[in-house]
Amino acid sequence: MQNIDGMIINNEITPDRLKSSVGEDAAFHACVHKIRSASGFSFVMVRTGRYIIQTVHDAKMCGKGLDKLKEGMYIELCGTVKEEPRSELGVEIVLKDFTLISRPAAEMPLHVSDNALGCSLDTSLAHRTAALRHPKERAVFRISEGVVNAFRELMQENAFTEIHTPRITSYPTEGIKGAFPMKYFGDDAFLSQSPQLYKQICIAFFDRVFEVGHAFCAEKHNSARHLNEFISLDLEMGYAKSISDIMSTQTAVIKYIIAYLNEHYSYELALLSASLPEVTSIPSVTFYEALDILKKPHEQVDLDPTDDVKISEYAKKEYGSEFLFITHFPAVKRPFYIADSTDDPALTESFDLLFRGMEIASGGQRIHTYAEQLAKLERSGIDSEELEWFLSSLKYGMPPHGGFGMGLERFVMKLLDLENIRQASLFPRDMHHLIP
Ligand code: AMO
Repeated sequence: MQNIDGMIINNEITPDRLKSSVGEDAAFHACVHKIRSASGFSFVMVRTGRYIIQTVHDAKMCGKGLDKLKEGMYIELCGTVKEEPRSELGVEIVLKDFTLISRPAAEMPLHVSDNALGCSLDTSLAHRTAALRHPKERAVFRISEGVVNAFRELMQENAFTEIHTPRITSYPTEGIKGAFPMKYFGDDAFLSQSPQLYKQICIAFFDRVFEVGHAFCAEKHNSARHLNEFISLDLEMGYAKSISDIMSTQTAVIKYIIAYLNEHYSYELALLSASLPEVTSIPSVTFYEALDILKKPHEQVDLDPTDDVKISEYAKKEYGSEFLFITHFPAVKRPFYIADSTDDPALTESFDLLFRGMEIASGGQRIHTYAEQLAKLERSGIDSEELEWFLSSLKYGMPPHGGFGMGLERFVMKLLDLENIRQASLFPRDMHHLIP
């Protein structure tokens, strides 16, 4: 019999921890990232879960010869921490000993220890298990982690309840065209395109909810900004009086995330030479104002990706902002759950948020009364029987509410000025990638 005591071993080596241990010995696990020989000694750069740490191997100080160390080996090392202003972290470790834990069985297919990976995106995706070892490649996903941490922290501080809604659903909420069909014990089902109707239902009993979850899109886009599986940061808030309340929350989310990344992820931001935008407020124009700025006819019912780029350039020049809200899109292009505008029922209480030329979020005020939703479904030619489970929530009563969904990969892609959304997806799913 054995009792398991529930202790987590955490020997994470951080720059602060090393700096406060100058003159002392440190022992930890790491991967040999790069070996560079100098005269009479060698630099052995080792990779921990987050950092690259400079160690120095000198035959006079270390019990084992350098010939026992190879790039890609996982080791346990021990050495004395020394101040070294020329190293990236301001400290280095003078190796005393190391023990081999695991050795690679094959040559690395990519140059993961070079300053940049230096291969095409296709090659990097084909060798994903190697590519992600590159410090800059993996740093992107630390930033994604930071975005999610910040979003979650802000939500929890503001009385939003975290929910987890089904990925297997009976209804293609955002339209049949973009839904992955599947069989569920003989019934027709779809992979969730968004938690939309579920997050709305939850407003009746939680007031405010948020979710960080996977969303699926079956459209055969094959573009630099679409994935077939992405992460959606969603929120829904009860008692929202208008889209201004929701856009204000969206602005607060953006500001909080940027401040959070600057505070907690400076190591990755520096590694990626990322310059985060400064945001105090976000300007907003209506859809028709946007068309006027773009000199496009009012018959147009949506903005295309080129319009998004041009109107973003305008916002940068005229308002000094890298973000721009576009509001009041025509009803023909917006989903059935979005409220029509009272001034002009051909328009909706909806918005998109553009960042550096791309839509990164979309949201709006919802229809919250049963009668109004039934009428809109009928106008849209949608069979209300299939949505009875959602409509029942409106029937039993709901406060006014609204919310938005923001694509994690698109936001990170733009934050870091990446060229392709796949660079911001750990294991991207697109028309050509189902593995790894
Ligand atoms: P929408 O469909 O506009 O809205 O999606 C919201 C945000 O999700 C991201 N996104 C994508 N990212 C990568 N690849 C895709 N194929 C993809 N599709 C969407 C984008 C987009 O702005 N239910 C509403 C949201 C709401 O009103 O709350 C919805 O799903 O960043």
